[in-house]
Amino acid sequence: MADTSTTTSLARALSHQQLDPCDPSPRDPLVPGRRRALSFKSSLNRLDTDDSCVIESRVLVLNTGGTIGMKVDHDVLKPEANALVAMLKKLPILHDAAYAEKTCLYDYYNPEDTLVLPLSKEKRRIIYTIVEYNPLLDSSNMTTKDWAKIGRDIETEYENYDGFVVLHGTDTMAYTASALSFMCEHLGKPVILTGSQVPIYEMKNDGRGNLLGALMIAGQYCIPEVCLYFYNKLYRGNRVTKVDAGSYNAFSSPNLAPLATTEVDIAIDWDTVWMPNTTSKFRVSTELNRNVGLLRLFPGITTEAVRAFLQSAIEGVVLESYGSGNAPDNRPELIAELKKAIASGTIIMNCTQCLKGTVSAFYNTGKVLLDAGLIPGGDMTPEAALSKLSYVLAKTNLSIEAKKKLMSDNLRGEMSADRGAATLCMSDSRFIQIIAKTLSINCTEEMKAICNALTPTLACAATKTGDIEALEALREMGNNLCLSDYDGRTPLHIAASEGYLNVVQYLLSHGASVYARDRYGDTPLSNAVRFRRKEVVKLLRKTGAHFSRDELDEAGTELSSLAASGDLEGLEIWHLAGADLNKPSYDGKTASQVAEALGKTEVVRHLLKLETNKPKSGVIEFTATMTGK
Ligand code: ASN
Repeated sequence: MADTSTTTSLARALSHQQLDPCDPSPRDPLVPGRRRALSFKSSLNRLDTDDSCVIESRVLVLNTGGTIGMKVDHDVLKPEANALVAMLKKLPILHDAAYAEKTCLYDYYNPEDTLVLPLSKEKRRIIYTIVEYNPLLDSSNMTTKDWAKIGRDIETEYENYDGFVVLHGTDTMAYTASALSFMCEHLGKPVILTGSQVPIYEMKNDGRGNLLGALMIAGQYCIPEVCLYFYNKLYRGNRVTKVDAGSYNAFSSPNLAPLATTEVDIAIDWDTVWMPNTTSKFRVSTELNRNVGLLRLFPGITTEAVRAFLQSAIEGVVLESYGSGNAPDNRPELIAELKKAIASGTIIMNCTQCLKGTVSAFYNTGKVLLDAGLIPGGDMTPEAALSKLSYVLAKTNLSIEAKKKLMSDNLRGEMSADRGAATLCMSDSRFIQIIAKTLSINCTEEMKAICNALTPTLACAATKTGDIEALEALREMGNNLCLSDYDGRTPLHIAASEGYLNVVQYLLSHGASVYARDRYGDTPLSNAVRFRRKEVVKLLRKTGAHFSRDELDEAGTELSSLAASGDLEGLEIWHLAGADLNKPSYDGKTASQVAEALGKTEVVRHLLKLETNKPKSGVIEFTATMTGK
C-alpha cells in the first residue's frame, strides 16, 4: 500500500533521520510510545534536537487514595481531595512545564489533570493524566466494589494509554494487586500499583520516588502484568505482601524475585516477566464473590470455632496451615469439619503461614489435608489465594470441578512451577555452542552476551522464512521471542508484514506483544495494514491490537486517498484495523464525500456496505484459515 499520508511519511522520515542509530533504547523489548501529531505541526525551528527525536507515551494514573495523598487533619492522616495535581506541577522531577509550553501540550490535554515528565534517559516523554477518585480512600476502607471500579476504568481507557498506574494505600495494596491480576484477563499493558509510607506533601517522603518509578516503567516498558512498585523494586502484584508498617521498604515478594529494579538504571528481568500466551482481547472480569475467608490455624483452635466459620455462607476458604502445609493429624473431629464443608461444595485452599516456601505432603500432618480434599496452594500468598477464590467462584457458569481446576492452575504467575521442571537455557544449544567455539569464547558472561545479541536477529530471520520449528527451538533454549532487533522490530512485526498467520498465532501464544513499536513507531498492526494482510489484521484486532490516537487521527487522509484511487481492498483493511470510515481528511472531506465528488459510485457503495456490516462492539469474526508461507 502506498504511503500517501504526508504526516505519516514526514513522521517516518523524521524518526528515521533523527533517532540516534547508536542509541541502545530501541533494542529494549516492547517499548511503547509514539509521536504526538503536534510535533510535526510545530515549526521544526522551535524544537531543539532532543525534542525532535522524542517519542511520547501516555500513562493513566488512577488515584484511589492512600497515604501518598494524605494530610494531617485533627492530628490524624486523612486523604486530601483535589490537591495532588497542583502540588505535582510544582515539582520539576514530576512535571516539565517548559516542555509542556514549548510543545503546546495543553492544546491537546486538559491542564487540570495532565502532566509530563522530564526527558528520560531512554529519550521518552511520559505524558500522564491523573483521575482522582471521589472519595479518596484509606485502603483499609476498600472492598471488592472498589477493585471492580479500578478494573472497569482500566478496561474503558485501555486503548487510550500505554500503561496504567494505580495510586493506592499500602495496607491492602497486596490484596488489590492480587485481585486485579486475576480480573485483568489477557492483559497486554503494564498496570502498576504504588503508594507511599509518608505523604508526598511532606518534605522527606517516599511518594515522589515511588510515583516517578511507577510512571517510568508504565510509560516505557511493555510489561503485561499487574505489578506493584515500591522502594526501587517492581514486583508481580500477586506475589507481594506488606511486611513493614514503619519502613519505606514495606513490601516483600518472598517467593519470586522482583521483575525490575530501578537504581542507577532500570533493569528489567525479562525472564521473570509473565508473558501473554493468548490471542484473546483484553477484558476485565469485575464479578467477584465476597463469600470467601481466611482461616488461620493456631495450636488449640477449637473444633467449634472451625465449624462456626465453615457453617456461615462461606463458599471459599484459604486455610493458613503450618510450615509446609500441615495441620493436626491427631484431631479427626477437626479434619471432619473440613471434609464436611468440602462435601457441601466449599472450596478450601491450603496455604502456608510461612512467608517463604511451598505447601507439600512431606508429612502425615500435610497429607491429612490433601486426603481431606483441600487444594494445595503451592507458594501462593494468602492475599493471592483469597482474591483468586473470589474471582474463580464468581464464574457461575463453571462446575465446581472446573472451579477447583482453575484454583490449582497457575493463572497469572501467582505460584511457582513444580520443582524438577526442565530448565533449558541458551548454553544447551548446539548451534550457539558451535558459534561460541568458532569465536573461541567460553566465558559464561561472554556467552550470555553473544546469546543476547544473536537471539533477536535469529528469531526475526526464522520468522522471515515462516520457520516455526526454528522459532520453537530458540524458545526451548530459553529465549524470549519478543525481543526486538536493532530496529526495534520484533518477530511479530515480521510475521505480520509477511502475512504468516500461523506464525503470528504461534508468537502470540508465546509471549509476543501486539503493542510493540519499532523505531519508526510502527506496530505489528500497522505493518499488517501496510502489507494488506487481512487475516493477520483480524487476528491482531481480536487479540486487542489497535491504532494509536495519532494513527486514528491520520486515518481520514489515508481513507480519502484510497477512496480517490478506487482502492476497495485498502479501504476494507483500514476498516478492519479499526479506522473510522467517517473520519474526515485534513481538508474536512470524508472518504465517501471524496468518492462522490469523483463520481466513484462503486466506492461509495463499498463504504456503505462496510459501514453497515460493522461488527457489533468491535468484535471481528475471525476465520481460522492458516495461510503459511
Ligand atoms: N493507611 C494507609 C492506607 O493503606 C497506609 C499507607 O498508605 N501507607 O491507605
